[in-house]
Amino acid sequence: MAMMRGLYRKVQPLRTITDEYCRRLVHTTLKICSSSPNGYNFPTPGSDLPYPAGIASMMRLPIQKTSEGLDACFVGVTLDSGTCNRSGTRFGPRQIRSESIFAVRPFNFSTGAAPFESLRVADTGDVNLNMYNLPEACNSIRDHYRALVKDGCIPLTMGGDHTITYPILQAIKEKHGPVGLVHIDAHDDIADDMSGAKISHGTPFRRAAEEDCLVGPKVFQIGLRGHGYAPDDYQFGLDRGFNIIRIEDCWHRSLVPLLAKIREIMGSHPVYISFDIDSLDPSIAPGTGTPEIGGLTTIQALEIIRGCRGMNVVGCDLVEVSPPYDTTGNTALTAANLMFEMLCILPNVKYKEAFESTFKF
Ligand SMILES: [Mn+2]
Repeated sequence: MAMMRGLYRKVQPLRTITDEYCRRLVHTTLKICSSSPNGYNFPTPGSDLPYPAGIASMMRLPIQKTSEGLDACFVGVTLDSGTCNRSGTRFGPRQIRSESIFAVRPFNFSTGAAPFESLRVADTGDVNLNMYNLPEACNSIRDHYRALVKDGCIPLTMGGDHTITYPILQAIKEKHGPVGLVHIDAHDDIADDMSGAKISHGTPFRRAAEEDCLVGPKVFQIGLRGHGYAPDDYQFGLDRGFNIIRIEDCWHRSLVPLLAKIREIMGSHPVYISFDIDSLDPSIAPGTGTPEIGGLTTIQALEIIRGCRGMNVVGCDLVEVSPPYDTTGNTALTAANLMFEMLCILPNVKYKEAFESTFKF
């Protein structure tokens, strides 16, 4: 508790709007759009600017248009035209940014990660795309990511429905070659088509595999469940060596051992992480398009992402947050927290001493 109090020691009561305060507000608002002298960017603390104030950039980080000079960047893809059921993920990036303002402090108490002292990170805004034309939107996404990753910047993407991972993986492949994949999802997303459409949120990993964006035996699909169309729904992946971890094999278990095995198999190979929020149980994350009961807990989600530390992660996404179905904001809040955890496990993030219980039992 003493440490927790320390966190808030700088927070002062809100003052009335005086001239002095207005000057301070303008100063700190501008600070959101600039970087620190040592080249690193930090989330603007609540002691400098009230949490609900300012531009709602991801994690209250500076905003810049390109990935120039960045080690990692947040980027939004406001697409839901690929969705088969509930839509609304076009609002995902905006809502995740909004919830991230309070979800994120610079230091990860639990793991000791200090990502903002290790990597230069900013919010690079959203991809400009045509929501009325899915293939054209995918081309725009691919081109946008080509530019983002060309100098080695690691994109952390806020979706958007799962369609977007296909064009992102196309750009990732051009930069890094075929990658390993940690895919956390209720669904395998390897359908050949949906109502004849080859591009949709049910097909991204089939298209990506067909174009050799993935190394089959280094693909891990965690949390698959629910009903399907036929017993051989998974066959395409199995034929390419995909590793499938059904939700039933995750129930009541820590996933730390699973991730240790995955790390071993990934080695130093480039890895992409794709986290569909519907992998979580709908009681935790109801704000999504195709919820399935019996899902992962947030504890298991943390074990999975933290277990990716040490992998050569070259990109991450968190998709399928649908704010119209997220009446409490908790789905987007969970997404923002998980994106912070993704940032914390990227290569070259420094780790300090983690917070530990002082009373053991
Ligand atoms: Mn999915």
